[in-house]
Amino acid sequence: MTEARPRLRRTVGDSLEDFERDLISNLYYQRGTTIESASGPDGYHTLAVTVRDRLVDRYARTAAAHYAANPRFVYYLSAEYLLGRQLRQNLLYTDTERWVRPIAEDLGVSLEALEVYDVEPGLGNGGLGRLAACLLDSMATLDIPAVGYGIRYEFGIFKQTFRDGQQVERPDDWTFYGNPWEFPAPDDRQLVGFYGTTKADPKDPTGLKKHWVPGETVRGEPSHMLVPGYGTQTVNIIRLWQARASRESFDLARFGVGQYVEAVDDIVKAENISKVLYPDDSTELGRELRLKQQYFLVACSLRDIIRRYRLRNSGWEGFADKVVIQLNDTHPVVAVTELMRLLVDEHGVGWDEAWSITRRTFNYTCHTLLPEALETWPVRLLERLLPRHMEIIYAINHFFLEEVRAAYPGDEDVVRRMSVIQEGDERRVRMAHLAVVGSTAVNGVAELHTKLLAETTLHDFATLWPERFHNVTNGVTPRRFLRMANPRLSTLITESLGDEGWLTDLERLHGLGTAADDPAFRAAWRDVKRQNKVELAAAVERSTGVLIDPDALADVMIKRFHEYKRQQLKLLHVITMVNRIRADPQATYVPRTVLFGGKAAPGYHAMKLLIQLVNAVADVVNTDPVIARHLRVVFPPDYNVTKAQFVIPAADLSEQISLAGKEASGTGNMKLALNGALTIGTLDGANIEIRDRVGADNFFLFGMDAPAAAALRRSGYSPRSFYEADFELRLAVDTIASGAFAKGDRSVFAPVVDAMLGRDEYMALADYRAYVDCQDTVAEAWTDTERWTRMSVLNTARCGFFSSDRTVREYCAQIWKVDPVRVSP
Ligand code: CR6
Repeated sequence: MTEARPRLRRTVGDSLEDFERDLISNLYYQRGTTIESASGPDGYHTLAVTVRDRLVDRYARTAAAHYAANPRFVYYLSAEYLLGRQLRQNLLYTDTERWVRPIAEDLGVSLEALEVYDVEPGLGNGGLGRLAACLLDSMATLDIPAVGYGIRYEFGIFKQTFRDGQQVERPDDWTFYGNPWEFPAPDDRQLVGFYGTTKADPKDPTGLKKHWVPGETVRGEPSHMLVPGYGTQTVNIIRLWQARASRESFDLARFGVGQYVEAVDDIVKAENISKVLYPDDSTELGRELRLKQQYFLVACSLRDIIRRYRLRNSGWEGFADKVVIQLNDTHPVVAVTELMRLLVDEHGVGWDEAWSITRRTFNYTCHTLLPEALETWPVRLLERLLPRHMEIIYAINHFFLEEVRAAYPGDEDVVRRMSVIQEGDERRVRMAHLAVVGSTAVNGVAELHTKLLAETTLHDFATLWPERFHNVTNGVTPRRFLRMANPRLSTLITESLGDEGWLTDLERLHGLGTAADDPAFRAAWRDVKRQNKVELAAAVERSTGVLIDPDALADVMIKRFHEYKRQQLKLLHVITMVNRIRADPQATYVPRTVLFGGKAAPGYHAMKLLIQLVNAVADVVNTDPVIARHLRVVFPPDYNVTKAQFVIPAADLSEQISLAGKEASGTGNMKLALNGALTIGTLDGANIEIRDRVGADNFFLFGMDAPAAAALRRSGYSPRSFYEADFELRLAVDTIASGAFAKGDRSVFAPVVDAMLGRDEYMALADYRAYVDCQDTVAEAWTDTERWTRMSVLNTARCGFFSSDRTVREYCAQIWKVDPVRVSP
């Protein structure tokens, strides 16, 4: 008998010496270079890999614990993720920053210098993608067995630059220098079909089982990134799929006869599927490639989920007990039909059983109220691209409408409204309807949003199936958006509360409530804010050339450019301030810096013009010596997660001024309030819940609420009447119209004026007076420094509810019904 050899498993040491040894070894053997000749990227990559190794260890143990426990898993399907930079996060989560600092110092480099190579993966547009990243962070932190699935776009969200004040989009080649955080897993690749034909199964009497022969196949190759939990051993993964041509695609015959371009035709076509993120936020986009992306994500992920299920389980009866799939908005909703197809056509499960499994597996989160954001796909496109799925949709709809007819005999109107198929000149598939029909739970992302969904957008469904509807108010991870973004404030909080427990139990911030009354604490709080503003000022000067005063009120509006979010209203306020200063230069004004950040979708011309106007106003303001004494306007380009982490800790005032009833939730509002910014906002989305918690005295409320806005619209809204009735408003609009921001050229911004006076779709003019008056209250409040600081502290103290840990706990309890699995050290 041979003696058992100890199993080889490399474990990383946990001392400074171990870390340093690994670092040097990785530089030498992994990167193939020496300390003497290492470049900046060499240093960054080596550090990243050395930190990553500490997580690999935990990941291996997590996988083993999950295998042993065979738990119910959450699979989060999302077309978008905005993960943010990884280095700082992973230093924090492995507690290795304390070693890296002295080692780096020894070597004569700074962490900050290496961090510039830490490129954030911009695989999302805005709030929805960042929410997905926050939820993954919290799931890992709460030891929830989970996998995130997404697309590894070769080009993420475009880089925004300004030329003559206009937005110019540049490609985001985020993997150019390689991505040290991901692991390719080619063994888990999947084949995905498109187009082709379907054939009946002669042995199937029901006619519901078919055979699909795709006309084109593409390979999906996965890689994964590690998603560590904070203060725990769990490391989950996010698996991202990249499209590759299947092996047969290279046309050797054509290549042989010199048709080089044609020879790679199919390769190009296939690889285009994951080429680029659609840079569109909240609008439906009817493009074949986008639908292909969606199906590609779904087909790869479902097969991977089934592969994982079968590692420990067999049969289908137990599938929904082990698998819960969360659909992040409508983008992955074709999964409902794909799971039906896999079960019925490929695994021979009967239709009814397959439907019961499918419905128990899926849940759907809706993130909008805007009708233009609810995806619909032309039936003809689906018939061509996914012929079998279209048949399955018809069958699902057939059985569903039988149920509707049984519930409402004789009411064909309700049948037409609820049908998954929208009739008309061009018949379309309503993806949100398909999602609700195919799910156990449907949720909105803030209380008002859920209420309005049930009353309007999904009213018929909420009436038929009230038990399916839930609210789960969004949240944000306090690790990234407080601890990492705002280390100074975090230190102060920890000193005040005694320990760092608040990082995983954010309601403990309530303990700061009493400190708000302590003048010494308030002074320390102000000092932190000021230091953050000094740092921001330096960064803003570097990126825009404009000097800002760290003692001025930092008034920030950071979010995607969208009419409903009403950057135009903020601009009217800025112009009003300009006009007041011009009219009375000697008066005293509260000094302000207005900071804008955000991108507009490349095809969204109205918002691109508004960006140009913001930059033009900024130019006029910052170069006029009289105005610039009181006011500065800055717009650092390319707002992203990294920049958010710089701006948020320095903000005094958070602009959340969407037309009530339009912003589903917002999450920037939470991040800003958590960092002690006061909100000026409407009763919209999660603003309402923020105000409820921080207290009406600590929140600047203005404007119409959702019923008032709806009533005004019904009564025939006329922006012109508001324009005519308000002198300052008229002056502000006329200032734009006069060409004052276009060197006298009246035509440049005429469309902005026309939009305001013509339709003013989001009723900015109706809220203008309330908004400007409220801003005067803000300025007044700012002059009482002690009171302002107290309000600021109370905002932080009372925002513990908005931790994404709480959000995930609610998903677990109400929707997912999953239990944590602890991973032992
Ligand atoms: N644009 C909502 O508009 C919400 C996020 C996350 C949005 C926003 O209010 O906070 O989702 N919706 O739930 C969509 O993207 C469809 C967003 O980010």
